[in-house]
Amino acid sequence: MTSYSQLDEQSRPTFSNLASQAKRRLAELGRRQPVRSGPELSERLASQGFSRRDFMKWSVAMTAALSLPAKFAPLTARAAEMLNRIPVIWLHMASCTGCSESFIRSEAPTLDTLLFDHISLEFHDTLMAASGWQAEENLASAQENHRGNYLLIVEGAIPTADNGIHMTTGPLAHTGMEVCRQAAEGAMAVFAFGSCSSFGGVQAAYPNPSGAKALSKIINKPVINIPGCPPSEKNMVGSLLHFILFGTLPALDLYNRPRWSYGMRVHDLCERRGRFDAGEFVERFGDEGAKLGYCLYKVGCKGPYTFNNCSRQKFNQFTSWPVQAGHGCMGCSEPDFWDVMAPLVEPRKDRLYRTVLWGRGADATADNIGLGVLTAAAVGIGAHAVYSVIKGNFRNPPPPVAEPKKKAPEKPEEAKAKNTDTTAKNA
Ligand code: FSX
Ligand code: SF4
Ligand code: F3S
Repeated sequence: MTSYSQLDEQSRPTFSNLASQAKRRLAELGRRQPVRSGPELSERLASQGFSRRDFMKWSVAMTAALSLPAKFAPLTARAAEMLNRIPVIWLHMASCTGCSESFIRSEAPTLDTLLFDHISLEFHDTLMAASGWQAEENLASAQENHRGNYLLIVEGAIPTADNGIHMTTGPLAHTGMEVCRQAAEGAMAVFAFGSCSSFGGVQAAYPNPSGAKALSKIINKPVINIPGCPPSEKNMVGSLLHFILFGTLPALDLYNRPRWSYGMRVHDLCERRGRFDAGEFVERFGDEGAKLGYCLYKVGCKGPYTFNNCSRQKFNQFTSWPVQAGHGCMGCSEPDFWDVMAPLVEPRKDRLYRTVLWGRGADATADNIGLGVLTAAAVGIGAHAVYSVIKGNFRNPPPPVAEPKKKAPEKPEEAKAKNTDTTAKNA
């Protein structure tokens, strides 16, 4: 198995190196036996009425979502077939189960649903038939049998107050903290699915009586965060496929979110963005602007502060997403969104929020446009700020935004001296 290391910007391989790397990994995985006996993916697809062509179309879309060139589509398809070669342990901490629900979406079988069936899911508290002692044994033997080779997925936040007793599980009443730490120890890679395990979520909202924390705060391994409340199934499936393909951490942002899915703001690709730029806003839910599909910024949309691909990938087989349905984005993939994005139906106006842009760009741009005073030049500056940070140097963040200081008017003598200096330098 390729070592589990992060690709850094300097040593980023070319696409053709990446393709060779992926081919080698897939060939190696192909030589392994499936973790459990069961139909191969092609048989599952056929039994549900999906053709090979449907599968390839899905692979092309997923490859594009992963920001890979189209020539990777056959490799993405092969990676999906290999999902039954790597065991997965999925733990459930304090949450509403929306993350699992988003993944399985029981209404109609889709390709993503079938992939979920195809994964070698060795343990999943909510979905498995076993309970009590049997479940406890299943978890212990999965960890033992696949030590160092399994993927750990955790959904839900982890209560830590009073030694974690606010969440216990199984007949021996292990705390969530204990279960997560033990499972993380033998894991090949660790994923936090959902905003609760990524950042604490609703459990960690003020006053957070159970001391709920993100997974990354209680274990000592890198965690790939896939936030969203719930996260989209494409971001979850895509993250697993990325790992199958390359065996490395993907390029991550400041909050350990994969940049292929969380690299742009909801606002950047929103279908109502033209309305925003034109200053056409819904003033109240149900007004004429709402009927005309105007921008939802003034009724609380937090799309300008939120990094996620909802406006591009949508939910439920590309059917819809919050803004399309007429409600603003609530910022559900940002840290502490229950506290910092509230009230959810009011604009943030001049309350700066430290986004991944350290309060620059997103805040300044959106709120000024919301107040109708931004010029086209400032839009350019905001966009530049977004892209330079996305491309940019997370290790040297710019300092926090400070209130602009009023400059004392220059005395006539000082101004004169300065002009003289400049002239001397230019001479
Ligand atoms: Fe949290 Fe997931 Fe929100 Fe719910 O399990 S991210 S409360 S959708 O379901 O953890
Ligand atoms: Fe879309 Fe919200 Fe941005 Fe308006 S503020 S363009 S509704 S993301
Ligand atoms: Fe969440 Fe906003 Fe997407 S509320 S689902 S990040 S549109």
